[in-house]
Amino acid sequence: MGKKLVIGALGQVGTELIQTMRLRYGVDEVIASDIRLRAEPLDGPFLVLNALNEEALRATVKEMGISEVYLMAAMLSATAEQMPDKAWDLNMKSLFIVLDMAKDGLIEKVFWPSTIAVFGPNSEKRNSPQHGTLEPTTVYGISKLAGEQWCAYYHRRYGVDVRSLRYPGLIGYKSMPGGGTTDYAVEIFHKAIEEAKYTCFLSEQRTLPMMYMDDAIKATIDIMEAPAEQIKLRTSYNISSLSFSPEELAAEISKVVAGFQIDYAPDFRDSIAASWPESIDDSSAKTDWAWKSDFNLQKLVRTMIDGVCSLKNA
Ligand code: AKB
Repeated sequence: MGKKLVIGALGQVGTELIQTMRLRYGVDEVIASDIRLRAEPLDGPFLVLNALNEEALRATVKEMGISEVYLMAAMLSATAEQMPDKAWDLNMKSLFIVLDMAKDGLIEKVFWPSTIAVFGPNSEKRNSPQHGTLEPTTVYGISKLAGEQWCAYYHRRYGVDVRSLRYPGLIGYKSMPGGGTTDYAVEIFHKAIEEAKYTCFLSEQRTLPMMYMDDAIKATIDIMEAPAEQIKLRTSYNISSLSFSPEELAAEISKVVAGFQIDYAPDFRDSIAASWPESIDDSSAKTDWAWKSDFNLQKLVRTMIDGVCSLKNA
């Protein structure tokens, strides 16, 4: 068994994934990499790597004895709409580089995240099924849907062991999201604690599928550790935890942060969110590899408020 490489390790998911993987597999077994230089020390090996630099990636994989790659680098929905060409380039090329390394036998296993953005306005709004209508309207969604199909193709044609999850909006306090439509659900906690008020860029009743970060990290590790025969879908699995609107989240925060006020100034991100489902059906993930969420809204809000307060007091 070789080492594990996380590409995009300083992003919202990468930051927490690295911490959990290092506890589980050992600090030196998990190599963190990002295009940016880390601002603060990150315990354990770290490399500056561009996900589009195929030569550097191949050299790293060979030199460090990497057997698994977690490709977390991507441009998310809101930023991608500002620069569609760059988004397509980053999201697709980085995937091909990693899939080709697996095809050529340089690595054994790949994790690549997909998203609820693969759904579109014609998808079922509630409990959107695993195999329902997938007609995304954002470049991010289009790139992820194409990527899912390429993953399945590389598995079918070349036997590549690639595994993927359709992440909902992810919420955690240890790292900030960047460029997503669901980012409001993290920002709101920081503003609630700093100023007891928040102006939301989504409209008040815009319900979306959401998930606490610990659940997303658990799902990522679980799907990667599951025996290959349990992974029946080589596109990407729906995983689900909670669904709420900004109004519902604010009401729950108000129970803990006295006097918390929210107002609404919906922008282009509200139209992106309107094209996504309110909830998704994750029965395939539950059946195939025993996925289960551990968080409800109350627990998420309590954990976020305690976590953000501990950061401010540190
Ligand atoms: C985004 O908002 O773009 C992401 C996602 C749902 O994939 N958080």
